[in-house]
Amino acid sequence: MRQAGRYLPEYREVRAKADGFLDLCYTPDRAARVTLQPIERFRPDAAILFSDILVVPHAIGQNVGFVEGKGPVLEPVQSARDLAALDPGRTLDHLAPVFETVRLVRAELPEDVALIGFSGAPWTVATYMIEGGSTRDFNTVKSWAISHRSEFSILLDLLVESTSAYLIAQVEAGAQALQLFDTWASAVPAADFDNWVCGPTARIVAAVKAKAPDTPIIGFARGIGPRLPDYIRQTGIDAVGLDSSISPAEAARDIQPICPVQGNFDPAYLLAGGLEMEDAALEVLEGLKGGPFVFNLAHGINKETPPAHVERLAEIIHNWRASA
Ligand code: 1CP
Repeated sequence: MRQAGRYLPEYREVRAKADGFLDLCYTPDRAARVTLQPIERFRPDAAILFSDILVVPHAIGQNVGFVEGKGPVLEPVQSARDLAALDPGRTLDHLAPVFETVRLVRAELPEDVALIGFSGAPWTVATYMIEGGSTRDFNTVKSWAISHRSEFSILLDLLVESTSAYLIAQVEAGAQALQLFDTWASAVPAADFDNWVCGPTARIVAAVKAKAPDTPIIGFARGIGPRLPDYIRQTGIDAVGLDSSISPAEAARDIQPICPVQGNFDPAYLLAGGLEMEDAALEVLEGLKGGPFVFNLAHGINKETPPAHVERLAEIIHNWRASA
């Protein structure tokens, strides 16, 4: 999940010098610096590359901007003609600065700290491409996908192609694990889940595995609860990211026998801090310790989070591991 970001004063300082958020993503020395900042402060076992899931639509030719106080704004894809203007062949050239960031980060990270690369999964990226930004109800993307089935499947295919190339190039540049974010998977109707979520993700996993068979891939399909075992089996991911709607006991019973889990500490506890945070962190650690797991947040860190809370959480985890 997000490690860098606006909760850190040193991030805000670098961010203020960049000409907007995308410029920060495409400026390797700055992007590398903000990737490394939380590592220096908190000493986690892995770093996540600083970039965004929306660099992929930008790379294939869509207009993408990040507006202060509003979030992402994209010129929405509405027709077959808009689709025809997108070209996954541009991915690697456009995203060359991200690969340079990966090389810079890998060169500076301590050897025992892994670097995780990432991308959005096709469904989640498509929601932004068709809605033109963030949405609460997903009405536009869902009704478009249903009434333009063949166009929507072309869009998913373009994203599979571009995302596969992007992730393989991250591994070639030095990423040691990959995470696919399907943050909005819970908005998909059950009848379309295989076609919009599992299928495209499975094809990306297969393409990456063909080139980089030893690189673990973590799938994060947020909010899909009972569909998780099916998602894991159909996609071929190596580990699964869990949101906080699943209890550690449920994860231990239903998910860890199938694959390693990552999660699932609710960032609201991190924001709140104090003894509530400490107890909840121990509950995750104790609940998942019977099987393979990576302690992580259940989704992105809130920008008001005091860095001292993150420091305390890291200390709790490090102490727990030392005494385990
Ligand atoms: O101005 C800023 O500094 C913007 C805040 C920010 C940051 C720090 C955005 C805008 N993106 C990021 C970086 C980012 N995004 C990372 C890098 C790792 C790190 O920070 O340590 C990662 C992994 C992401 C992934 C991402 N971007 C997701 C999936 C993960 C999740 O949180 O569920 C999504 C949905 C996005 C889209 C996005 N990026 C940014 C915004 C404001 C949004 C829209 C979110 C929404 O629709 O609610």
